[in-house]
Amino acid sequence: MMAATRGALIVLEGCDRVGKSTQAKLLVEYLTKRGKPAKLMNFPDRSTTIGKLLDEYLKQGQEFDDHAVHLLFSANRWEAASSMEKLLKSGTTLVLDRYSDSGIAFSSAKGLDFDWCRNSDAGLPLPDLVLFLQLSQEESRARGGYGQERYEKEQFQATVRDKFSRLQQDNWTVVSAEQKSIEELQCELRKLVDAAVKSALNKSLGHL
Ligand code: T5A
Ligand code: NA
Repeated sequence: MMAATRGALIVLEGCDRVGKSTQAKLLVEYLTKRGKPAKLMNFPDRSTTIGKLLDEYLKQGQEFDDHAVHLLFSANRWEAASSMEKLLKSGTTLVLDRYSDSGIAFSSAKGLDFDWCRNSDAGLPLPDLVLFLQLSQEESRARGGYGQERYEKEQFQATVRDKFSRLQQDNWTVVSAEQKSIEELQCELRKLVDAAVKSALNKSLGHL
């Protein structure tokens, strides 16, 4: 028997600049206001010891072998896994700003084997819902262009987009962010999140 209070595991995914962080934050505020315990988590979590290495890597101040850095991104999820499980089981809904799919898409875009990339995340909590935000390269560019971080280059983002399309599964909902204001998109996402929170109550937490 599972507890009648399980929270949902919701992930925001997509290429750079689609609005994941903006929407994830608003979703947590929305749930909290409605009396539903909710917590925002970001991956990479740059605050941990492993996260600090990843931050340095992304800012291009530190080099790693591609395999090694993939395992660090994965380890950064594993170090959060047991607290995620605890929170979910105690009824807190988690809204994740990127998760395993980003790990696989970005590392395989660099040429690493797809299944090898997937393996290091096997056993992590399984998302109840992955909200994959889609935006054309033209509109991403209109959002102030890319910054200075390692992967913020147009050609590489196109490859990542391709890899993401191989990851689409039953727990995914693809949502177009094209020509939508922050509020319009939030309104759509809230409906999907409400449904996911409700249906998580009736199923046990799965694992990748
Ligand atoms: N990575 C990550 C890996 O390689 N492996 C892994 O395992 C993981 C987990 C850092 C990098 O790490 C890689 C992927 C990344 O390259 P990050 O810290 O999540 O990941 O990346 P950020 O650069 O912080 O975030 P993004 O660039 O992906 O942007 P978001 O979060 O999608 O977009 P957001 O919300 O910050 O918005 C971007 C801009 O657009 C505006 C916002 O105000 C902001 O200025 N905006 C809108 N404008 C118009 N209309 C709308 N509807 C808008 N919504 C937002
Ligand atoms: Na972000």
